[in-house]
Amino acid sequence: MKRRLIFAVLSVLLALSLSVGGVGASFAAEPEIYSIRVGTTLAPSHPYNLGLEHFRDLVAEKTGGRIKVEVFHSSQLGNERDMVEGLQLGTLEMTLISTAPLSGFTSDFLVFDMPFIFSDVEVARACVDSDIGQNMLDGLSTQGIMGLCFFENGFRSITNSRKPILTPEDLNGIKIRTMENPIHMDSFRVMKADPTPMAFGELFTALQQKTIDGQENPLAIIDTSKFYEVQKYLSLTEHFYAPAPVLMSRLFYDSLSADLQAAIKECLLESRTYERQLLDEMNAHLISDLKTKGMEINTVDKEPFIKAVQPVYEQYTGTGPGKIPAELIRRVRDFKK
Ligand code: EAX
Repeated sequence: MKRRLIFAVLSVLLALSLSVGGVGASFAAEPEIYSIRVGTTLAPSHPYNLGLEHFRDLVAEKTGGRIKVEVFHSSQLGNERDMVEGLQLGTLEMTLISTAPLSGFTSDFLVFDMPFIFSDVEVARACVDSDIGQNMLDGLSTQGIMGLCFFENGFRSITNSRKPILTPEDLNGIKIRTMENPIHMDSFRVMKADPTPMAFGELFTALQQKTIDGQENPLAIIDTSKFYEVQKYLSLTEHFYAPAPVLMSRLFYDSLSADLQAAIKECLLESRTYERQLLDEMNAHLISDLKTKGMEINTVDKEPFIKAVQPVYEQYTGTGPGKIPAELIRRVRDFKK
């Protein structure tokens, strides 16, 4: 009796193991597929999104399809502050933004928001790619964010619907949209403009309805977001250089194996070069393109503008929240390639 019971139990166990595993079945688990949604505020044709699509294709190839990236342009996933909060909550995997809105989360990036702190794009790129920029990206870890590298937004110039801006005095009374950043707002306040912080997704309508007179952004944004349709004047002040940090949710990043993390970093560095090259190619012809599209474009003598914003350096140099250590300002200002 006992022998028959043991035989019956063993038969059931054998049948169960074969039905689960299958005869000669491989027990290797299927590799997990990781989906990354990455959001930006800019038009699909802007290098932000073209650079991310390049990253999408590179990382799919490099990981044999284990990482699947989907790019969401035009604020589909929210404004830049919303998307950073999404990374912290783990409701969004990745975003590409300007440093300016990060002022709501940390003071570490403020030095890059200082007016006229860079005058040469290659020096700016070398500086943000150096230990100076990497330390800032690493510091985001305490905020639940993996700072990966810097793409580029670029040197920002002023557009408006009222008049050419040739001197700081011309800004007197101009209602200008800025990013949500205290340094950007104070830089325009000291020139007697009237700054209004606003999410990028609301900007075109505000310009179209003339609830504001002007805004400031690099040429590639002025073109791809069609601001030339609602802004007559472009004044090439190049008053801020906007780096564009690529940020990932730490919750998501930490869920990846080391080889997938390395693949993401490698493909992003290649895509960074690609994105910057696209901007360089666009900038070579955008002034003539924007003239053809009806904008009245003027250069400016930058010296009076640099002099006019000096009080902002006095206001923000210091230690503690919302301040920038004098040594860091010196390092960035004097950075050599
Ligand atoms: O980061 O808000 C802005 O003007 C930025 O240039 C834009 O969101 C890209």
